[in-house]
Amino acid sequence: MTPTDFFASLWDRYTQVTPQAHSIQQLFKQQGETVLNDHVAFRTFNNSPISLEKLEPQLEALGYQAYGAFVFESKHLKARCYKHTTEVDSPKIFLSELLVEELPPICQEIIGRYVAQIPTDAVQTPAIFWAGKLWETPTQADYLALAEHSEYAAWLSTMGLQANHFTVSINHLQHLTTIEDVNALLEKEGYALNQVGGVIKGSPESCLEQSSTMADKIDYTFADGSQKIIPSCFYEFARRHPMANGVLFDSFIEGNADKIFDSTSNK
Ligand code: OOG
Ligand code: NI
Repeated sequence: MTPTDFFASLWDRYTQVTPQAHSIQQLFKQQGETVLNDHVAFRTFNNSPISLEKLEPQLEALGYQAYGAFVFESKHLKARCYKHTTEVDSPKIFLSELLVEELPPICQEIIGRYVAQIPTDAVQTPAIFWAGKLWETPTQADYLALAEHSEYAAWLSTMGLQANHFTVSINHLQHLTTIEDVNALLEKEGYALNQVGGVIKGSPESCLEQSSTMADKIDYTFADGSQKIIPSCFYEFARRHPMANGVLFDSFIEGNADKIFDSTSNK
């Protein structure tokens, strides 16, 4: 599979649950922009057949290599980022995993039941990255119990493995050249932006400015038959700046990422 085919399949699945991403991309195109992706992100469970460690070889098979590692203590997550070894315009990949053993026993018990249902050989091809949920549909009670301790766990229990967000590279836009321009257009069009810590995460000085929409909402039917409006996926916007040595910063920042995770908050 080529990276181009990989991202095309991911985008298909992603826009099915994130119609705003398609609409916003159209909006940018109407402004005469060519939309390139800075990165895409995935979420998963550690100590499972789809752990970060088990997924990584599929990214390597696509020509990707890890170049950064991150820890989010209060969210009980760790993450790595990957870039393509030869194709500079291929989106970067941000892969995080939930450290399940750090959650209270009630959450460990629920997640343990899901993880036990994932085939041990689930990871065979890059198509695993849009496989969705590989376990039974949660009950609303289990979903709410997870959400109380980890919104990431609750989100993952309903959405499974799929692109959690695509990210527009502001650096590649011709007319909307600042993150303020992008945010102003989105707000004018009525999109809700993630306000945690301010709309813009990061600064030119830290070499990375990011903003994101709040996730789209889907009407979800739980295993018990009850329904609830829950967050699906969101769209992100990133502008990179050169470091002191003149090279464009190409990694991620824990302080920014910590707030971007909240784009799937249900509060
Ligand atoms: C990932 C959040 C972090 C970034 O660009 O720093 C992130 C997530 O929400 O799964 O995307
Ligand atoms: Ni991101």
